[in-house]
Amino acid sequence: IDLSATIGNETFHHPFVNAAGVCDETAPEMQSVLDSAAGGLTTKSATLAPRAGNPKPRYFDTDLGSINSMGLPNQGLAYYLDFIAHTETDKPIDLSVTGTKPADQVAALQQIQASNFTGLCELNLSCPNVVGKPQIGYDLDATRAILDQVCAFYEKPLGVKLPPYFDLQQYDAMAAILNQYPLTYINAINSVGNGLVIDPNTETVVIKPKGGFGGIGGQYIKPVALANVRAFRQRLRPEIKIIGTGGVTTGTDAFELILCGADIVELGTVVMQEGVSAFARITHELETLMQEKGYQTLADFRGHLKTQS
Ligand code: FMN
Repeated sequence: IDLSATIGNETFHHPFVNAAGVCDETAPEMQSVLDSAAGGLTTKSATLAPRAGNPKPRYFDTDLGSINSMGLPNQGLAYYLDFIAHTETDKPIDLSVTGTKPADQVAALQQIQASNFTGLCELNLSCPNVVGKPQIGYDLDATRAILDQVCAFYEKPLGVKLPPYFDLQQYDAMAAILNQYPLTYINAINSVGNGLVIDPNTETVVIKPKGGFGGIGGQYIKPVALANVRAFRQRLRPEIKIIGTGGVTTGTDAFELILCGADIVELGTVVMQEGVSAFARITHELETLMQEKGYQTLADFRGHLKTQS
């Protein structure tokens, strides 16, 4: 069985990568992903300057997933560029980048353009957890404005991480914008923003920032992730690849995302809860399922979701 996939010039020998923000803030964490059965590494979304993030507790596990309001704790863009420059690996490393205002995001991409980095870069337009800052991906004009600015100078392979959308009209409008730019890929979805998890015993929210509101990940969000990948695959130019993220805890979940059109699949909450051993388990589960169904490659079923007539 061949589990490989390509995005831009990068070949992923296995289709599973960590989702940005999970096991990827420090060099030892990133190395542990590269040393696992993961097919590649995504870095924590880097900002120009290091950030401490929001006060703790800022992440909480539940039976069905997680809530977080990390507030972009990261070591700063230079740290991640340096890690990549000094790491020998045949696995693709995707540099996630963001900023708390659009001008900072543009400045970060200017630094990456000027650097020796040649890999995939993922512009995070969807962080729900910076106090007082709405998600760019929910503002069509702001999305167009930043892509206009960035695409005027950025010449390396670029992807965008999107928030979840919930209305078919939103997919139409966002896809129409994205189709106008030379994007290598989109990544759908970031966490479902501003959910609330409550402890009924103490009658209290479980995380401290933003009065308890935070991004939801894990099993809760799989149907939303499937819908976003499917809806964008139906609307985007075929050259724009899709990284499917959200709610994957088993090989079957990953199979479903690929049926919807995902090229590769990212694992977030499941890696928070289980550690990097999740990559080997889920890879094995996908392989077993493909064997049962007689599929040799991911392309044999990618995008082949059936509808009822
Ligand atoms: N997404 C980003 O694009 N950038 C981040 O820095 C980022 N940080 C995250 C930190 C934590 C602790 C978690 C749980 C998620 C974070 N995310 C971030 C969102 C994940 O990359 C992913 O899109 C989301 O959790 C859904 O996947 P899941 O259901 O597998 O958790």
